[in-house]
Amino acid sequence: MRLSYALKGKRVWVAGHRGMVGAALTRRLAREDCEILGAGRDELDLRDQAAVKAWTRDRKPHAVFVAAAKVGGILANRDHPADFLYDNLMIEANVIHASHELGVEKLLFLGSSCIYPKHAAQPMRETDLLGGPLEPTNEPYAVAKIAGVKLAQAYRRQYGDDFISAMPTNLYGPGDNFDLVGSHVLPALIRKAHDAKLAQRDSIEVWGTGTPRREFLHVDDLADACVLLMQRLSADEHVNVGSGQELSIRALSELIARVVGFRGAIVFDPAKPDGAPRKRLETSKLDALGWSPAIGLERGIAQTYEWYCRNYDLVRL
Ligand code: GFB
Repeated sequence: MRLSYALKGKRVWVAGHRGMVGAALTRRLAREDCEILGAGRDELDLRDQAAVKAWTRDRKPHAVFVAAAKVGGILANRDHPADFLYDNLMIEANVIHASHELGVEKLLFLGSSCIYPKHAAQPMRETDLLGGPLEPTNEPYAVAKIAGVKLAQAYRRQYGDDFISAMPTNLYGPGDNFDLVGSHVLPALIRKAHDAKLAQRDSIEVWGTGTPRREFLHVDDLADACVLLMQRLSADEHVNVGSGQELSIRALSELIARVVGFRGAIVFDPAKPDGAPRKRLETSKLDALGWSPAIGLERGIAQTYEWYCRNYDLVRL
């Protein structure tokens, strides 16, 4: 395999290393013979420009993964638009700018598939960015992520920095947020089905109509793709990271119920928002690098459910 950037022997900063994505990157990078740097929220507030500058100058990373972000599901996004916009703008601006000032050799910024227009043709290509209005429930988050992509691109164009971006589809896996209000659909449904099974309830409630479709990628597959992009991609345009594993929310609910062993009814609440009708990613750019995901959805859900059961006390806080 031809590497354009070798991680061996490098100091690699995973910004957001305690989050679901950052932790997966840390696990994956452990195989790369590099030194992994991370700072917890208590040590470094990434929204603080001076603190980020000082920390980067002190630690001198050669490479940076920008995996830190304020994230959440459809209701968290709808109800906290200021936090999703401000926190994400500050985090990405501070980390990208400090990396530029320090002369970081390579940086990968992580976005999200919600950057694409609500009614983009499916599957969505990288060139669909800014082709139409965004999905209103996550517009502030999407605007911040679009700014991050453009910021990485601008430093590349103006200064020649080797900064690239990856756009993952909906993610799940160990370390996810299982909060019933703030989380994404997959962990929320694992928890709802598990709790209902234990309490012998006869139904669970699923938000919306069940008709929206979502594509899901296991976070360990994302981490693997990100390391490959870091090593092999040097390009102006961002790259989609999808799985091709797309299903309706109704089908997802049924699959989760089966994996968890919940046999009651699935009841939809159409008063809750559906969000984007579909957001499947077109991945020919990534396919051309010879990458494909290794973890099928059913196996990934079973593994995440196992993780949830093992960490039950921790995730139910
Ligand atoms: O995962 P989710 O919150 O995010 O919701 P989005 C996906 C779909 O699942 C929506 C439905 O149609 C929800 O209405 N759903 C059903 C549920 N039951 C539940 C539940 O109990 N909890 C949740 N959360 N959803 C987010 C964006 O959009 O996707 C973020 O808001 C980010 O900004 C993320 O981009 C990847 O896929 O709709």
